[in-house]
Amino acid sequence: MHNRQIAKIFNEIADILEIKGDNPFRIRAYRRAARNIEDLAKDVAEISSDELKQIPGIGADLAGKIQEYVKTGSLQFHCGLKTEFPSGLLNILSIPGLGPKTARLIFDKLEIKDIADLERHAREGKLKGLPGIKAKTEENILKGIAMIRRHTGRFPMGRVRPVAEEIMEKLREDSPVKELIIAGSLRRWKDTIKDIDILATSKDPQKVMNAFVRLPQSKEVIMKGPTKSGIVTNEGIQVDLRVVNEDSFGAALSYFTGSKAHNIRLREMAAKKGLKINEYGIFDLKTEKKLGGKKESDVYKILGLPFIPPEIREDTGEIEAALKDNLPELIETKDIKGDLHVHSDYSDGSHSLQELVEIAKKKGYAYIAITDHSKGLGVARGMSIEQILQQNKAIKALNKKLRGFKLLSGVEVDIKSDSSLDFPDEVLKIFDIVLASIHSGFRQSRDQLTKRLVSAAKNPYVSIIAHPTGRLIGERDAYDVDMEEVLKIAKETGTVMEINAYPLRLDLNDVYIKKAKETGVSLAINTDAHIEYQFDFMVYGVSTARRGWLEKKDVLNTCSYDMLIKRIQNKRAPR
Ligand code: DGT
Ligand code: CA
Ligand code: ZN
Repeated sequence: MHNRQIAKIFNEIADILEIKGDNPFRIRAYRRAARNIEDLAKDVAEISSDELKQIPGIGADLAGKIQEYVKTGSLQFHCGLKTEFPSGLLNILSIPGLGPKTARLIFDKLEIKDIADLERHAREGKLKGLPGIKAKTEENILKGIAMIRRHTGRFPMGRVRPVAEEIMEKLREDSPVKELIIAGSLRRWKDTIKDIDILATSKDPQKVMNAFVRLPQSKEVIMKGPTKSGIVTNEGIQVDLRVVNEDSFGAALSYFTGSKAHNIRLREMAAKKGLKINEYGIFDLKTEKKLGGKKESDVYKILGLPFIPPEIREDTGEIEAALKDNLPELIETKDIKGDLHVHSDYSDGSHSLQELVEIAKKKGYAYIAITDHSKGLGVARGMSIEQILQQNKAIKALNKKLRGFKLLSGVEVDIKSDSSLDFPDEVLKIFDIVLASIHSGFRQSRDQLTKRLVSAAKNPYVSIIAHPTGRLIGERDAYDVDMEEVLKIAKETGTVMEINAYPLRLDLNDVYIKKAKETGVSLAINTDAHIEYQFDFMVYGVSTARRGWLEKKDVLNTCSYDMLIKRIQNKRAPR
């Protein structure tokens, strides 16, 4: 199927023409054509030139370009344009208030190649002084960059999920729903969410719609129809609810779970097999006979694929893996044997050691690690060496009394701005496990930040790098670090990287997790709990791990206690 590639190329052409200050009509024509081609159900390769010209926005010129691409696999016009600018420059156009003229200017004068580059220059005050760029413009560019990073109209998943769950519960109580399920990015556990998509089946859709728009969570009703309605919650989150037919439920679930990119691949596959998939079912293209759609698994089965879990439906290789019957056996929450990042009332946590043991046992864990902060961290009541040694003794004493459960004595040691750790090795070595993390100096250069993580990883006593990029979704960007380098060193030294399950962190994120796995680095999924209910955040970490294709064997805290200790000691042993 060529449609997607052609749409992408046409959009890129429009971007480049925009930077060049080309005719706005021409630019709009490319964008319109791109949109229309993307929505075609049929591959453009199978459409004649005359038919192509029937598609809105496509004249003789664009029809010719499409055929050139189909025939040769590329487009000369596009390739020529592309050599004029680096690819990252095109992203700069997404910064609010920064038009193509300015993009062109900063490229010409400063050779700025991408947003990160631009940000660095703006921070260093190198933009002002260029013709037409004042200190104020520079400030606005920085604000614009911060804004597209933070507010792309998306909410942190951790804020959205509880809202969605409340709504689901209320709908189950108040309306005659049969099936009721979350779809969209929320079902895929994506870290940020634009809106909540809910699907239901019911004998009386109208009653469901009535109950939905009257929910206490509904601040505003955007639309109300017989089977589809939309509301905005008090938090400003849009929620769409659709009631579908029972025999289309599976097809609708597949369609509305997405991702869009994944669905497009499924539709391409279907087309090749003479089938058609839409939100109503899966059909024979010729006879229009419905072949399935009641269950979601129908869609995959009829395409000859194994079921693909929602978390990896992103078209990042899952279709290829499924075709080879080589899908990962994704980790599950029940595989987790313990939590290796927990705070007690010795620092900023709420519970005593004894209470934490009880909580962990209730969760069915075999072990947890108490990892209070080191002293450098004033805000979180960091502990002095004397205090933490005292805690260490208390843990060891308590451990002697426990049966079938282990408390690991640990510490979350601060990686200071000068790359050194807050505690010397003589202190670190008495702990069963050491987490190292950055809590200050986020604005250092990429080199410095990378160096801090690398030197922590090289310390034989550091078992895990905790929340490695420091991001707080929607509040603070990840700091600028060369993660590939850090992962390389982690692999060499046997250092484990954390997936911090705290819903606003989810750090490492899905992309880095996948990279870590490919590099051969192990991960640990920890909640960073400071109070009992936060132990339940584990599912956020596990789902993020699933998005990064992790299996049980990739995760340290799926090991037995003995194996865990062995692996920590392995790193400490001189090589
Ligand atoms: P977001 O942005 O966090 O809401 O992400 P999604 O994936 O929930 O996206 P949304 O809400 O726009 O749409 C929900 C699903 O519906 C999406 O994952 C796939 C499906 N969908 C939406 N628009 C299209 C489309 O134009 N083509 C196809 N094939 N599927 C679509
Ligand atoms: Ca959505
Ligand atoms: Zn912590």
